[in-house]
Amino acid sequence: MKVNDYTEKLYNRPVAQCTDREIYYSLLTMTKDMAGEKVVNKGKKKLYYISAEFLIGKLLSNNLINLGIYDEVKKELSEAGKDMNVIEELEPEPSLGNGGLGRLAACFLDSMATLGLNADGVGLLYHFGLFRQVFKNHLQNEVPNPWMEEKSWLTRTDKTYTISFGGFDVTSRMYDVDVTGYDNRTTKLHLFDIESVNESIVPRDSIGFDKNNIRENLTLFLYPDDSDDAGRILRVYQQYFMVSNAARLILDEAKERGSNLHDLPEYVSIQINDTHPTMVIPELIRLLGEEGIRMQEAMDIVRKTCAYTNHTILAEALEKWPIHFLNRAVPALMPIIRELHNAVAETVSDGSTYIIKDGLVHMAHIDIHYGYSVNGVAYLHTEILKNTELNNFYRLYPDKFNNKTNGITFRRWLMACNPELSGVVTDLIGDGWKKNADELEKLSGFVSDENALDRILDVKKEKKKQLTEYVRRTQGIELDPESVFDIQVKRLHEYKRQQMNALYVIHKYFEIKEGKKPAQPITVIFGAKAAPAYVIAKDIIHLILCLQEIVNNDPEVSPYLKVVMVENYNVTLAEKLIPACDISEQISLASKEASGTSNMKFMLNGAVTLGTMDGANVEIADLVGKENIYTFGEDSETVIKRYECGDYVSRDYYEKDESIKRAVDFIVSEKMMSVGRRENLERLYHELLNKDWFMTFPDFECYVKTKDLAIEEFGDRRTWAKKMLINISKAGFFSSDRTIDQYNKDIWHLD
Ligand code: 26V
Repeated sequence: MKVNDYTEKLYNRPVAQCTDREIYYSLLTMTKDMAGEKVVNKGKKKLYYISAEFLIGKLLSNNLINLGIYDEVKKELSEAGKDMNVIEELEPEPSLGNGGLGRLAACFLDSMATLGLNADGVGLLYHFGLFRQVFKNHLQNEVPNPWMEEKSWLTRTDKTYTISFGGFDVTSRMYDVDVTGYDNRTTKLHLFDIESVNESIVPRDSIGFDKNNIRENLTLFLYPDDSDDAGRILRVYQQYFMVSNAARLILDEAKERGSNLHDLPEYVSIQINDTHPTMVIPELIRLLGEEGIRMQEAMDIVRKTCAYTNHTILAEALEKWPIHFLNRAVPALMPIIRELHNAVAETVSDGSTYIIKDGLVHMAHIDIHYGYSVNGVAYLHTEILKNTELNNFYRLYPDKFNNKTNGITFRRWLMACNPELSGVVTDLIGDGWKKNADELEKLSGFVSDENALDRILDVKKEKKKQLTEYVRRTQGIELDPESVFDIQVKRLHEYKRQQMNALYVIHKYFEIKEGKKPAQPITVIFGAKAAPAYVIAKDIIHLILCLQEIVNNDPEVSPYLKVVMVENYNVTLAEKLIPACDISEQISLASKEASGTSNMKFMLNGAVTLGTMDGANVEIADLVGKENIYTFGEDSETVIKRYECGDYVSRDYYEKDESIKRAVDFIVSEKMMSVGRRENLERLYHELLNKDWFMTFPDFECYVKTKDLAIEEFGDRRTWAKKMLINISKAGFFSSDRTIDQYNKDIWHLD
């Protein structure tokens, strides 16, 4: 297949005479055609992965790689004087996710297609998606992110349903995105929209809109601001809309494959991605009822069909909806939810596991009682669920609980974003690793090979130069590619402790001022969006942006320390940042990060982890050994005990430890006030001093020491290169192909 055939067909011109945009559209059409021709698995049983988020990233280069024509296309374009990189820039990034959970769903789709499973994703088509982050006066502003274009990866289908809410109906339509697998089949991502959506109810420069106008706003935003009831109930409408469409599609397709619905579990598995799709359980029961299946049998059917993945230990993220929300939005479901509750109450004596308590419906409880599998997303996370957070459920259903350590697709997170390293790896060990990630282990044979180590260092330098150039162009900040690139990119949350990293920056700033230079110049890079209503998270962003200004403009300090906070962190930026990283910051409070997946991406790209023993860091540490990771901080057991005792007093640490005091006081210093806003800085200062709920102070000293050690050891280039190599060689376990294979063998059992 030639790009030229498509430009001729679409624009009557050869590639050389087309604009970059015309070439982009030609590639889009060509790739869609090729994906459409792939064989689709038509097995009896099918898996539906329902998720509120699919953070799929740009698709062009990924699809070209998976279809096996990337190099060919690049060559053809370059012979016609066109630059593939420039064309890739034209594609907007779909804004259909928020963080790890959404990106995981996207990696899973890639692996399902690659493994040739009969499995589709189901979600919503958010027109503005998650907000776009804009920095103004060192503060985060949120503006709509209209990412959809006339010509795109979306294919409008004929599938429409009427979805009934309390008092009104909407008409839905299904849009499909082809998901290409590497050198194999394709699957589909089904995204539902409402026909009556109205983008014009949103002003251009703000995410404010009439939250009560469900008929027009339902699919405008992912996670609309939930600081008021109207925003929260809108989420209920969205969730029901998603699962009602999913359930209808699932039943339609099961019937087409020959199911009589009584035998649904032989035809279908449904993976419920966190609690957002939980209402699929009562909705399926309701729809089966309409098909003449009685309540008791319908309950048994869903219990053999639905499986639940938990992605968080934070109690506040386990959704509980007030009964009156559900009564208003989805009155048809409430009687079913009551029946589900009653059936539990009749057989289970432990009231803490009940579905309805104090006027609230506990969504995770529905999933656990009425699903056949409950999984956590890393070894430690699953253990904590079993032994602590969900212990009451574990005692009821020990056999339902299982672990599926997360993974990432190596096609996007190495082949696409780091072709240079991908090339070196292939030169050294062949390209079997692309389909069988465990083959990366073969790299360990090169730990003493000077030439191999040099090549890996050279690639890192090249990726750091590329990032330096990008940051100069987009943010006007000059970086030193010889400095240590220390990167923390993830949603802004107190438990992830970006504030601890910021305190380190202040600590270094003082040391440099005193004449104590770091072992190597350091560049600390952040990328993070904060939820619009999460006040302290936004204050932390403010702190970092103020530090960026103060540190970078101080001629005494900036030769040794730079701070960069990239604007609007997303998949596209991650693809530029991760390959350029030396030190991967994974510093959550132990027990709080379910898994983390950027830790895996960084490792695969030859960064060394600086982390707590939390989430999948524990498994990384196990695999690479303590020589090749920098761990620090209290362990999860200590932290859990501390919470149980409730005896942590942050002020004690502040008063005891001079360097903590000095760093924290700086937040409200004259210098900071001259750059930042008093209200935000004082609020953050008081939060740390009087609460520090995620215990940054107890870990601070140890964090500083360990990070300093890592920065010092970076200077021994040979030894550092070995650490890089070992990290890459042990990353195979974190391929999402392995994860999906385990889901299939243990939970879905697809043919
Ligand atoms: C919860 C909520 C609660 C209401 C406000 C909006 C909102 C948005 C998302 C969520 C779910 C958060 C769960 C999540 O993203 N968990 C992350 O999942 C990753 C994939 O398993 C895992 O690597 C991360 O550790 C975990 O934080």
